Amino acid sequence: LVAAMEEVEETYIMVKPDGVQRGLVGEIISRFEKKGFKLTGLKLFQCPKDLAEEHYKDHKGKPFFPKLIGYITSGPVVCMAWEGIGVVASARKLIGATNPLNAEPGTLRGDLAVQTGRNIVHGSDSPENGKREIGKI
Ligand code: FUP
Repeated sequence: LVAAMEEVEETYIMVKPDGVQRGLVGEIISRFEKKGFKLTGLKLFQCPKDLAEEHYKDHKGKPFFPKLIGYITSGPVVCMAWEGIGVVASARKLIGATNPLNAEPGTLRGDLAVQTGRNIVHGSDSPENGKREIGKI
């Protein structure tokens, strides 16, 4: 387990449309930079509907799915690849809980967001998904 945590990994971080519109891109990048991770890719991107549906395929059929797709395609997102030791799990900690009201202060969602449906940033939940998500952009 310790050995696994010390592996250099890559994760996909995406500033969602509300994060871009609210001018939070710089602050979000800054948190990952200050932590010590390395930015290896960055792109401003208007996500098409089919890619949004693919990205969130695990939630297909859930009542919030149409809203989620509407939200993520509502404006440009900032797609990033970040590299570092244990970056996948660490980035999820820096981002905080899915529902920003449950996210700890000090996390991005804990400090900067209120609603689950406007939670400003995405981070991959596994190294495999990190690779897969980076590969789509
Ligand atoms: P996370 O990994 O923290 O981004 O959370 P999930 O993969 O569980 O959810 C992905 C996105 O679906 C969330 F960012 C917001 C949306 N969602 C809802 O809108 N309502 C829910 O009840 C759960 C998730």
